[in-house]
Amino acid sequence: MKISIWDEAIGNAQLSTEELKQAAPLHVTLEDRVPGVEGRAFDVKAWYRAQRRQRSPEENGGEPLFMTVEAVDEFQATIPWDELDQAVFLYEQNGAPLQKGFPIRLYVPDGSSECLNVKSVVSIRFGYRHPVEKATYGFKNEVSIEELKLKK
Ligand SMILES: Nc1nc2c(c(=O)[nH]1)N[C@H]1C(S)=C(S)[C@@H](COP(=O)(O)O)O[C@H]1N2
Ligand SMILES: [Mo]
Repeated sequence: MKISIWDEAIGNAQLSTEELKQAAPLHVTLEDRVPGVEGRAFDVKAWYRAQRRQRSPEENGGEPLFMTVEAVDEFQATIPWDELDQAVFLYEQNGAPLQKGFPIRLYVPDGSSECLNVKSVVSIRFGYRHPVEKATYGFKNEVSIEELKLKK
């Protein structure tokens, strides 16, 4: 299963979990950041920065303002960059690919909600244009009751 990367500074790409892992410079035991959850994960910001150095070394704009991840079930989360200092992508548990959350799962240890720990991530997008003050999550294109009321 390929994971799509969308980024205007480092370029778009379709990568396998293996390719993502190989490009990531900082791997951690998930338990070090999320007590009680076993597994191997790589640091999101270290991975982003390494990709950027490698793929567009001449480009020296600012860091992203947010990251949006999307899952196979269309659950998605948009998280301000400042909330991602401890964020990791989990890729392995008990020495094997994930049983739950395959191919990779985002964990945001110092994020505003556990709901941001998106399982089965297949798309990762970095945004540079619109500041995001607060993390949001939910199913894509879901119409809320409030919106339905407005439309009637
Ligand atoms: N792909 C996907 N990831 C998801 C969700 C989901 O519905 N789909 N639910 C989120 C919510 S609301 C919570 S609280 C946690 C629950 O994590 P758990 O299944 O490990 O308890 O997963 C988050 N990640
Ligand atoms: Mo949740």
